[in-house]
Amino acid sequence: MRFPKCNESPLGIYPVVDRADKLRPLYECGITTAQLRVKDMEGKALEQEIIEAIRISEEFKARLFVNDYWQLAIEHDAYGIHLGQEDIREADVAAIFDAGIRLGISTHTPEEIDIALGFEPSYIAIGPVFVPISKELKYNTVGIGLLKSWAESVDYPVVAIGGITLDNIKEVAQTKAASGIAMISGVLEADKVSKEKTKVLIEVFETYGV
Ligand code: TZP
Ligand code: MG
Repeated sequence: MRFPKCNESPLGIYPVVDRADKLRPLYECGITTAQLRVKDMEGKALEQEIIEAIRISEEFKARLFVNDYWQLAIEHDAYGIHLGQEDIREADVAAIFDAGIRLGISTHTPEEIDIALGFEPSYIAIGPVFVPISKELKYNTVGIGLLKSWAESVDYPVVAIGGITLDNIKEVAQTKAASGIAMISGVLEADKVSKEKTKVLIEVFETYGV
């Protein structure tokens, strides 16, 4: 299996959102890649959220990765699926491949990077670069130095994630190590998308990133 690599164009600022309705304002700012990461829904409501996110993303021709729910992502023909290390062990990776859907995998250590590369994915996410704002810290922070050296050691697009905001994005972009810079809190203000922040983040990426 060799999933199509996400290197037709840089993934860029890559917001990770918990609801489909956060996507429209992001896409209106020029975001081209996003992830729907729902942790508090199930059943029909969850499926509707995924359908809606895919619909809005198609409207803007954006690349939407669905986190966790790979069966629903296949069923509704998402652009991509994003899985963690535990998910990937349980998922039917061959079915994702056969559906022609891209695959991104989370990694936090060199060992996890090796495991992820075994799937020949579309990209690997490396983090947490800094202390995550939205999530309790389960892993050591990677930092800028290791992000750069790990990214340079793989021939795959890398997405940097964890604690990245307007305050430190320039540092991450300047490494030229990341095709994408993912963030949950960085694009938000009181749980709403901040178009002001998003536009500046895109500008910084375009000025200093890959
Ligand atoms: N994986 C590593 S850090 C993280 C995930 C999902 C959370 C990132 O959240 P924030 O708010 O961008 O720090
Ligand atoms: Mg997961």
